[in-house]
Amino acid sequence: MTTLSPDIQSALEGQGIELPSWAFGNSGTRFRVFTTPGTGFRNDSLKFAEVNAEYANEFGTFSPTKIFSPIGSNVMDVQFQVAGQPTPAQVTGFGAVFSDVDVADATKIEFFDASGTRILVIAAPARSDAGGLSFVGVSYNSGERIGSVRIVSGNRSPDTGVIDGAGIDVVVLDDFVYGEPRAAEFHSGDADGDGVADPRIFRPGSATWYSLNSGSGAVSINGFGANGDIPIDGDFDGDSRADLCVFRPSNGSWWFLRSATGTVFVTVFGQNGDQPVAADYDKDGRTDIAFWRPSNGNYYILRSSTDFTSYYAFPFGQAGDIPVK
Ligand SMILES: [Ca+2]
Ligand SMILES: [Ca+2]
Ligand SMILES: [Ca+2]
Ligand SMILES: [Ca+2]
Repeated sequence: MTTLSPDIQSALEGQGIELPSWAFGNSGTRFRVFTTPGTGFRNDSLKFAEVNAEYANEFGTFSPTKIFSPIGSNVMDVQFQVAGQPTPAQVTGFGAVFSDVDVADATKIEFFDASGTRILVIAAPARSDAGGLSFVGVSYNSGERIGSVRIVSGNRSPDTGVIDGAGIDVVVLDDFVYGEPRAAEFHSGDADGDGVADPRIFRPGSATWYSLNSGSGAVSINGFGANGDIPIDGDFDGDSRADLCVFRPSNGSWWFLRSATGTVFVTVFGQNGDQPVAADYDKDGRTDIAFWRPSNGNYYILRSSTDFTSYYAFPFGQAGDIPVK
């Protein structure tokens, strides 16, 4: 996630505005897509004084090179993409720093899920001193994800005839913070959630997984499973990252480590000799537990959409065939 500049951080702290710890994560720059019903955006280095000389006195207490605002509208929408790629993404947290919030409840951030349903609205507190900043942000920690946000800045956008005051509230944005965008959908073999498959190895002798993550280029190493297990690709918990998963032929058990929570799921489904064919057959965005049985040419699918509590089966293929997986 992005990092607030030190001057903004100290300005906020000087006003007693408490910021969440996630607002100061690493400095990885992630690509955002901005849209506005207005005419465009202005990233201003002169405190918007060329738009209206009056503004030079309004937004004067912090790093002026970072001031940002939609023009022709006080509304902007933010959608997320995987860094450097056009892959649609989601985040678990997002926040913004506003400058010169005078009117309570006018400035706000609306949060939407992936389907476009509004899940939360937070209004920015009015500034507490003359050059005050206000911060609004949310960070989810139970798997919820933010598909987009709408930022409403004050009740008027900066313009030549617009004077801040007497109920007219011009507000500009100083900075954003957000969690690392992850692909909105699972892509096969993608362990780090950037939408690109990662080379992965399962070493049976030590039951160790090695993943060469496409996002960072780093290798992650994890122990999961046992010698004799078959490693399985899939996103069983639906967070767009591959989970560590094995099928254990000796007792027909399936084990996966949910990448979202680090908790283990285990169930028995199948028997020795069955061929695992895990994929998303019920199209709920999560991988289903599934196998093909060579002895009778049947597919057996344990639906993720029922939290792996119901299955169906159907014949397809015959003895001697090789299921594609
Ligand atoms: Ca204002
Ligand atoms: Ca990847
Ligand atoms: Ca996952
Ligand atoms: Ca599924």
